[in-house]
Amino acid sequence: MTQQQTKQYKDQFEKDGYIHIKKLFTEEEVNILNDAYWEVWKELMAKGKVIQAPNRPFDSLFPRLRDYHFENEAILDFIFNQKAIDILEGMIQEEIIAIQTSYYFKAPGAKGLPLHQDNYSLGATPDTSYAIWVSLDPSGKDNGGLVVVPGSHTFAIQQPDVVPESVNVYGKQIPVPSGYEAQEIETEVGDVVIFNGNILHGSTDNDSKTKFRRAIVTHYARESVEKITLNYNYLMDKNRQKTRRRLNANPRVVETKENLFEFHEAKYYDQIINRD
Ligand SMILES: O=C(O)CCC(=O)C(=O)O
Repeated sequence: MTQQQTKQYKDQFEKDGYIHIKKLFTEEEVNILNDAYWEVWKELMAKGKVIQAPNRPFDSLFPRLRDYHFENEAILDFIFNQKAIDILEGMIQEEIIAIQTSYYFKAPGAKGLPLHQDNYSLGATPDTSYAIWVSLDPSGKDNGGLVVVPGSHTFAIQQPDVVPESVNVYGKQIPVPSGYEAQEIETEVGDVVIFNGNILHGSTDNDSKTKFRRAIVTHYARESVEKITLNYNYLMDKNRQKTRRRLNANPRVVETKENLFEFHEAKYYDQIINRD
């Protein structure tokens, strides 16, 4: 990557809080990753660990798969692929560590995530977290594409509003701030969206009849991060060594209710899959 390109990315990232890089990963790299997760899913199914929800008989068969990178070389190769990491590190001028991975099948019928800020639950401090989201299927408004609010990364971490479940199945959301606009992002296979942990973002419902919307998102922090709220057991450095940071017991926003984006609580994406 040239210095000029790094500067372009950095300027845009600082202005908007995210950048969209088209076709950074090849179809072959994406296929290898999808095959790896397909094997993980088949094994979970074979062991009876994926539970069908009676009110969501189809999409509940495809829960978000969390933190399978630890056990899988193909996933590790993908999340530490220098093509994407170089861009992130160039923009923040520091090496990163990985906090967590989430693989979404987002089957037809799956609900989107309401606007949220990742560092609300991750609590990476000082500074914030960073996400590298990779499109593993074409995605857009109709099948659960990503939504961002450009410029909202400059806001502090906010407490989401509690809303009736008729408004939003999660019962919580952060409204689009006045003067800002939510923007739907259309992606192709291999596209990458890198975003700041304070930016308001989410995704649309998958209203298509047949289209899955697979994506992998890895959350990272600066190597110099001191504390993290969640999943500190799974932190990993670029040498693929487990690493530790102090537990952030006092994130900026102190939760009074269940945290909707926390692993065991997120009703619509996650199931509690007991690991062997
Ligand atoms: O891919 C999605 O549907 C949303 C991902 C997201 O917002 C997240 O993992 O923080």
